[in-house]
Amino acid sequence: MDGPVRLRALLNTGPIVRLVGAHDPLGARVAARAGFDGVWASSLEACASRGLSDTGVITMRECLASAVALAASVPIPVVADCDTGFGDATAVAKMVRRFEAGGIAGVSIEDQCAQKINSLAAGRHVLVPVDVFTSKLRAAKAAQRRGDFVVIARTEALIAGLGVREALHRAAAYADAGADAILVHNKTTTAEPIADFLAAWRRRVPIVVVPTSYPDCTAAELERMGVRMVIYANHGMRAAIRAMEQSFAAILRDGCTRGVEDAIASVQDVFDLQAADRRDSLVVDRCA
Ligand code: SPV
Ligand code: MG
Repeated sequence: MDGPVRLRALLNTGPIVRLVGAHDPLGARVAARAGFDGVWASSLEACASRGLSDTGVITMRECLASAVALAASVPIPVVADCDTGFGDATAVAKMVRRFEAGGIAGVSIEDQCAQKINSLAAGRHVLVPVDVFTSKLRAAKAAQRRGDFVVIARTEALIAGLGVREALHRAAAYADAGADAILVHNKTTTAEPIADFLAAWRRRVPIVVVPTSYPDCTAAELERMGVRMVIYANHGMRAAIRAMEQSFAAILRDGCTRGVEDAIASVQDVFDLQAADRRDSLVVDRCA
């Protein structure tokens, strides 16, 4: 089953679906090798890896190119974080056709006003009116060609401090507009608002969460609350930053790399990750 088909099946049946963030094919392969069900093409990671802030500065073409590169490099589904959809409903329709044609399993668009800021960043998060966002969702659903492409509607109602009632109101409107799943984002340090949301959620539309700010909440607990998909949005990048910092400091301190050898991936490991691509393996075979 290819990525796009698998994502829809995973969302609707079986255990909670676990995605992890990535911004390049290497990270996506590490995620696939670790056993994640899918990859989240995170806007935070995409921006940070370019040395930019996550404020909608990446264009649709850049986001598409990056997501397509991820999808081409792993057998698991890729969900692209498409921020606010790169424009109005017409832009969203164009976006959906491009991402679908590029082999992306699904996209997420959020109800923040453009120019968005990262959900976890300090600052005022302002949302578009419900009808503006539902028109984007209807355009997205009308634009897709295959039934299995997944459009995730993300509400930032809790992030904006508007409360669980507003989150439920928006989520219901987005479900009515055809969203295949609702991502309810939150930045409190416990999962309580998500639990309250789920206790009142009566629809069959699956719920997705990003528990960055409530790290104690396990996937099993989320599953018991009724969450269908959990996204560990940026943990690969944060792990890599810390590992690089520690290794770089040790190399400068010790004057050699002996002290880091056991902690870093071997060159063979890099070769293995490269060879996960069949074309690379053919090149290796031909050169052997
Ligand atoms: C991302 O990973 O880019 C997200 C999740 O959208 S958050 O960073 O929490 O906004
Ligand atoms: Mg993002």
